Amino acid sequence: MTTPHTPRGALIAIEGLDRAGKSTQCDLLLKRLNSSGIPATLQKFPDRTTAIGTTINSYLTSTSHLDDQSIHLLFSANRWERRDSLLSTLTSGTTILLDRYIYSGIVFTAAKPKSPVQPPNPLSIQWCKAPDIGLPRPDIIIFLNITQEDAEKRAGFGDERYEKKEMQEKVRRLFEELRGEGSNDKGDWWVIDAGGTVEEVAEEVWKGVLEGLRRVKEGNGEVRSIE
Ligand code: FDM
Ligand code: MG
Repeated sequence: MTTPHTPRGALIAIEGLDRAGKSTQCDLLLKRLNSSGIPATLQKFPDRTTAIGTTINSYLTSTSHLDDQSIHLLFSANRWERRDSLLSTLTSGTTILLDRYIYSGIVFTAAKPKSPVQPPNPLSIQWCKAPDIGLPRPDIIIFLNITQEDAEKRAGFGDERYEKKEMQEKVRRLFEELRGEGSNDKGDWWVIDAGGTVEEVAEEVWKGVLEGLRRVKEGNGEVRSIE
């Protein structure tokens, strides 16, 4: 007789530019999943609650300086320190919503101005992705797409380090590049128009979630790795 086993949870990443509504949508989604009887939890990155997260927080709020490579590796380490708990949560049957993940990690570093003292193009997409290889790979990446105009209509930026217009424009282009032709995870992306009302966007997000859950059901039960 075979022992019945709990099907694993889905790993669902929510990505997008600042002000696309990621955190609002994650909160709504968490409630909707739980009230639909689907156990789910939220993991935000950067996770500012850990020792590494505290260092990241002081960097983002500009109370400390770090070179671009070091802070990049700390963002990645902040995901690695959560790896075991992500995997055990999934195995226990709980779905995880990631509010940002490696994709923000790649594009925000790659969007930085190149330093004249560094070797040529050290912060390419390839360089930026390397430390995240081997982390759990999302079953679906829901990308909240918002136009520059819509982004500008929403409430103003805060004063954290990356909340600048030029940076956001580069981030937008790099996200496009990341999900574009030739990427090895093209099929993982689920792009939605995040320019509508909170309720309209939530409906589109929900469709992406159902697709993510479907992929898990049809898969072999294993969590894939970033490659
Ligand atoms: N960010 C986020 C990075 O630069 N690298 C990363 O790996 C991650 C996860 O941190 F500007 C950037 C993106 C954003 C900043 O994010 C803080 P929140 O979502 O505002 O906390
Ligand atoms: Mg922010």
